[in-house]
Amino acid sequence: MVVPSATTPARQETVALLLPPPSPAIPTVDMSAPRGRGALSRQVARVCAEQGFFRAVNHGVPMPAGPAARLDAATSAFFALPAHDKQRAGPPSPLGYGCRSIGFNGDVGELEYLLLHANPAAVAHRAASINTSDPSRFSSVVNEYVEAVKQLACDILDLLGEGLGLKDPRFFSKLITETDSDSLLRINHYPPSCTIHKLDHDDKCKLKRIARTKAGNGGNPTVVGGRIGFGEHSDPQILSLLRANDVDGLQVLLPDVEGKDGWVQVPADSSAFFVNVGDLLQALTNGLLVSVRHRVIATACRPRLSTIYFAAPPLHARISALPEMVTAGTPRRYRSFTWAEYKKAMYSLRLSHSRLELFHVD
Ligand code: GA4
Repeated sequence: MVVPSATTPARQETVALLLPPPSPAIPTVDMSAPRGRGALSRQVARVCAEQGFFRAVNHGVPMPAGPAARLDAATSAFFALPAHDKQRAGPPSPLGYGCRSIGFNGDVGELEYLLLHANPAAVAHRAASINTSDPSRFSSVVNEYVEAVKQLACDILDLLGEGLGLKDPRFFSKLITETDSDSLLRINHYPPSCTIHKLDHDDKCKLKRIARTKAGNGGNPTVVGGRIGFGEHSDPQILSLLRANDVDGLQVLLPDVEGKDGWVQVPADSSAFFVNVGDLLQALTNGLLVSVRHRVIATACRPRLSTIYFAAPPLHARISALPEMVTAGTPRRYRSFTWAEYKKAMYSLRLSHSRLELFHVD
């Protein structure tokens, strides 16, 4: 087998076969509300019910300058440190620096990451082991970013509350702004993946079959050559806001035009936020909004850097479907639980587990 250079036609062909086609199906929401707030809130509610995922543009978080750029500079500097320096911030138990291993049950991915609590006191505590040269600067860069992204998460949740016609439209955003909210910040660094071999005829046929196959069976491209950066899962929290550099990798499982689910490649857009509904929002809306399954497949020859804010309620928050979401035709789907109970379940399971099913009313 010959290892082709990054730009040879053989490699480009390989990558094209590994990836599902980019799709116009990724909904885009212009947060500047060009058609007014009412139309925007209805659009946000509709995409969260139909896809559970959208690209937010004109979102008001300044880029390329501002908190996002400062955080990217600080985290890139951290990931450039020698391994033993980074390991001082680990192991992730569950927070801290991690490399390849995800969670406690044997999941692995081609990445390294920092997982931080989003609350300022916890950031300051962790920063002491993250960046010895200037921990207080590191904390203030993280806190400033969290404040900006939390504001955006609240705006989106308020739009959702309005679009769904909730009695208290601010119900969702209040959960994540409580002082003891359990929100997290994750920074993922995926190394370049340039070791894909030149394919022989049999490999090509195999890859074509895999690319045609839908999720749930042979849709996992690691079978031949591709690498799982972060395996298939849904996010457990309320809402996640992801921002990444211009390197592709994210894929989401969306219903296609025929109503079947299929993996869709999300084209990178470093100026946007990618927003996804988490399990708790699905439970609070009695299944009206859908917690989207997603994954990262590493195929690029440049490192991918992504930052995800997971907006969560306090540990003691009780999660049960809002009364206006339960009707005669739509009975209660999930039993009531606290976020602490849900977290306990999630840490006992593998990444790909559909953990909300455990709380399903039979
Ligand atoms: C998936 C979403 C977030 O990245 C995360 C992950 C968490 C972890 O890395 O510790 C989990 C995973 C995530 C769900 C199942 C458990 C817990 C790894 C894992 C196998 C930080 C989160 O909140 O849940």
